[in-house]
Amino acid sequence: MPDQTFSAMQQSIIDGAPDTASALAQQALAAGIAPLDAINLGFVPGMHAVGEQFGQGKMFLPDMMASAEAMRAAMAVLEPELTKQGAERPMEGIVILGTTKGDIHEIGKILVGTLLQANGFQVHDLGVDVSGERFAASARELHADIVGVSALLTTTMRNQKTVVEALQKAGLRERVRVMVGGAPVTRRWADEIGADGYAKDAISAVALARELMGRKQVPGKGEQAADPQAALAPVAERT
Ligand code: HCB
Repeated sequence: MPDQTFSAMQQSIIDGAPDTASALAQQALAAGIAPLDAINLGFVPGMHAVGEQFGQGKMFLPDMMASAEAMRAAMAVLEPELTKQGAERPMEGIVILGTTKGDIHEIGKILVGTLLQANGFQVHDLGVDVSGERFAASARELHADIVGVSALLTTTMRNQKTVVEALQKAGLRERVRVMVGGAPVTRRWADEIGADGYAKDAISAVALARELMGRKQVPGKGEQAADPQAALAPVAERT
């Protein structure tokens, strides 16, 4: 039965049907499906299918916008459930998130923020089209431990480097860790621009954020690979 539910969720995103997506998200919660499973196994594969079809010229910009709207409708139902879990945990660290200058893709970033919050991080989302200077000013003002920079376009990826440079210029690079992500981003790119880490999805972003906090507090400790499973374990199991 969950398989059919997940396929229906995927289809609601492909169809760009916010009402259906929202109803399916509500049904999933009522049926005891974990919100994270609904997101990762149901709705996100729908976004990936949309991206593929757009790439092949089978879908167009208005279709993608409708799909994004459906994704937002599903997240509006599921996000509060995930956030509730975060409120019950000790604060893990302060994270600033944003999508780079020139880029308006936000769904992946929102997902990263939701999972970080659900895992005890205090998250400040600066939104989309964020300049390096704004990342740096907010990092100073909000005493950020980590800055998470998203980019979905090959043309805006390079602005992740601008964020690293702006933090350096502001004299914050020593105390603020930078993690990057987004569909075209790779670990190699993260190394190349001097970021502290790369996460391929929201679950890995939580693991990476924990690892980066560890590196901040105990220099040298955080060199081991991030463990996505450990990232979602309750606090008591992690210590
Ligand atoms: Co957009 N778009 N788009 N788009 N879009 C992509 C990204 C293409 C790959 C589609 C394609 O060609 N196949 C393509 C980019 C090609 C390229 O540069 N290589 C593309 C294009 C070309 C464009 C426009 C230029 C189209 C046009 O106008 N001709 C335009 C650009 C506008 C701009 O930004 N200036 C555009 C516009 C749009 C919208 C507005 C219609 C819509 C965005 C709506 C919104 O976000 N509110 C949109 C969408 C939805 C997509 C696709 C279909 C889905 C993106 C998405 O939400 N994925 C995407 C195709 C694709 O990526 N498969 C397509 C789902 C999320 C969950 O994945 O990778 O974003 P994610 O995030 C993951 C992961 O990367 C990681 O965790 C997340 C959660 O698991 N992560 C981080 C992300 N950020 C992180 C930060 C961290 O610190 C750590 C981890």
